[in-house]
Amino acid sequence: MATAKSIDPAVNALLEYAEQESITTAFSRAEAMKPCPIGHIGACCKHCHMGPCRLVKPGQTGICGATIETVTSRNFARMVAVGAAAHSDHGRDLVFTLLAAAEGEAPDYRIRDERKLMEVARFLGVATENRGPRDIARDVALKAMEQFTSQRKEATYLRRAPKPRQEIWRRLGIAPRGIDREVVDLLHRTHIGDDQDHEHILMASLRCALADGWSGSMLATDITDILFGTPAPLHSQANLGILGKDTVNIVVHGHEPTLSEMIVAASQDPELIAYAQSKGARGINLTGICCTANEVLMRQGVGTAGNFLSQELAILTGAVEMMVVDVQCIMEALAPLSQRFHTKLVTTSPKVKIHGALHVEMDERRALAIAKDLVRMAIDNYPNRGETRIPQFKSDIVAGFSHEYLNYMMGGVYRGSFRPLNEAIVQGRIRGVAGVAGCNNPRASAHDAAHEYIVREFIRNDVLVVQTGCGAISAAKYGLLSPEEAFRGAGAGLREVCEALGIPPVLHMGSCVDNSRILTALSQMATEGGLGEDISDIPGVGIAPEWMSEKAVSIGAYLVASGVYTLFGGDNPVEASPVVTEFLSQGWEQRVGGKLEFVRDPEEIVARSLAHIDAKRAALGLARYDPHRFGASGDAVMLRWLQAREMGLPVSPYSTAGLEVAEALAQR
Ligand code: MSK
Repeated sequence: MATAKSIDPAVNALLEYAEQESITTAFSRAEAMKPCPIGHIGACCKHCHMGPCRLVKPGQTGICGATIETVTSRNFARMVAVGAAAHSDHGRDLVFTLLAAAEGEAPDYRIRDERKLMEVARFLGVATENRGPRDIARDVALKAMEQFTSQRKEATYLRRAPKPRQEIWRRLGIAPRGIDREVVDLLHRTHIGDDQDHEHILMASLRCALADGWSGSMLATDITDILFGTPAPLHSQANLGILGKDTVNIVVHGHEPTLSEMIVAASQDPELIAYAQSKGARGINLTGICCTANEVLMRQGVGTAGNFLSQELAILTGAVEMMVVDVQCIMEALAPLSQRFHTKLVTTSPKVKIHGALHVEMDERRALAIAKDLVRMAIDNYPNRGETRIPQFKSDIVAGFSHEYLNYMMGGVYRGSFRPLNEAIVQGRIRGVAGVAGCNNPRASAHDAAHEYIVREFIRNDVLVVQTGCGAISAAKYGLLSPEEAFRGAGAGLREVCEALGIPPVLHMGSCVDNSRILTALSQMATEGGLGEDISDIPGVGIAPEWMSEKAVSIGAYLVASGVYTLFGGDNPVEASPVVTEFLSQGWEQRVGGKLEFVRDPEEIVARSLAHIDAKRAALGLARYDPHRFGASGDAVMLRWLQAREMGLPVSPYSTAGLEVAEALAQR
């Protein structure tokens, strides 16, 4: 039954409706079609037309003689290459926008964060003295383009990594050069008759993945911040309940902030709001899905309607006038589905058209005008709305923790650093750190269940969690990005630190490409002192509980290459080869200090993660983690606060850390 398919009641309610109406969704399609058992474990080679060759018997090879090790590692490598290409090409488009803005060809865009522009300019070796921001931005864009095309020169962004890490990459020959070169190189070597040594293929995969994490994604994040602002925490809401029953609802979906930022501006235009009201709506309500949602959430406070598996469900509410999509993670099923309702599905990227959707191509020279046209079109569609079914579930959230903000938060403008965090880990108040990211997968036991369980277990065990992508949206929906709710479940030591710093124990750090922010934060932690010298010394893990995309595989590989123990939930895409499975784990660990494991059971993921964190603590000579050592004073305040809240008193854990609550309780 639909009720078991998700832990999100909003999702379940709409799945029940879909079932009643015989409307298919990714959930029902996944149930109706089991994955190909040969391809699912990496045993199918379709890289030439003698096949596909299915290697299902022990010792069997492809027609060309390719072994199961070669076939599985080639398949894995191709996933990395596509994932790296997708992230990095997103970065390239942002560079084009920055260049167009600098050259006056994109009048609706401007430099919103000059400080970051200066920082990135200095990093890329662009002169800044006596020059205006547009001049500098132009050169920054040109330098950023070189990161794609460089044939021999090492990627500049590698210098953001700790020095010992850079040395490992150079020694192993996996320090990436230009992004385009690494993607092409990896694709080339997976052609029939090329690289036929699984270790060689998999080490090249790490180099390509590094070109993603430490170059393409990193520059995408930097350029986005320059153009649209570096995120700082803000309040918003999450889940399908944010759709308005009497507003024109527009959902932006995909990954790119370029047009969606303009739609934010258009949706706030008084003329368009008046136009919406003239059609009988109360106003215009903009929301997001997937990582476009994350982009506009953390800079503009736009509410997020859901993660990857909620995209069809938003349309099923009957309350979405328009869904505007750009690139990546957009289901083709949206087109026929939108035709059953009144929703207009609009593709906007020159790279993505969907048969059956309206295509309005993004052109940065007239971006705001295009955005206004789209909003007007959505308003015109409002009178066509029929019956609606908006599940009344939503959560308050705090999102937008850039690494710059974390720095600032832990020391102010002049003394910003990661020292307080490092010290909290050294003392054992914080046991370790975990990056929990990645997609949803309808093959998971229940949508969001692994995400939620793992995050709750981490914070209960005093592990500070940072999140991006659909994982962050999952946490948002279950209240984990709200300081109040998360404090209920956090361990005492972690809670004390979060109270002192005024942060939730789960930090929203952005979209998929913003995993680069996690790399930068890890690098700063490693160089701050107290936690070794390299990322691999830090008591930390990376988790993708419900991964499904090729981008997730690239992220996993660059985390490993950066020295992080990385665990993916769900099934192992190279399961057909125990040799390759072992190489991704022990083989990579021996070489780069990080390893990749696929573990189906979320409890096992948590157990392995905590064991790893404790082992890293021991290797650093840190105090053994003791959950009872800290938090007595904080607990007393927190317990009073919880009690007051249950009594219905309007109190916050920050403002009432003592007297107010005690007094209120005494009066009762
Ligand atoms: S959108 S890649 S489903 S995280 Fe970034 Fe979500 Fe995964 Fe797409």
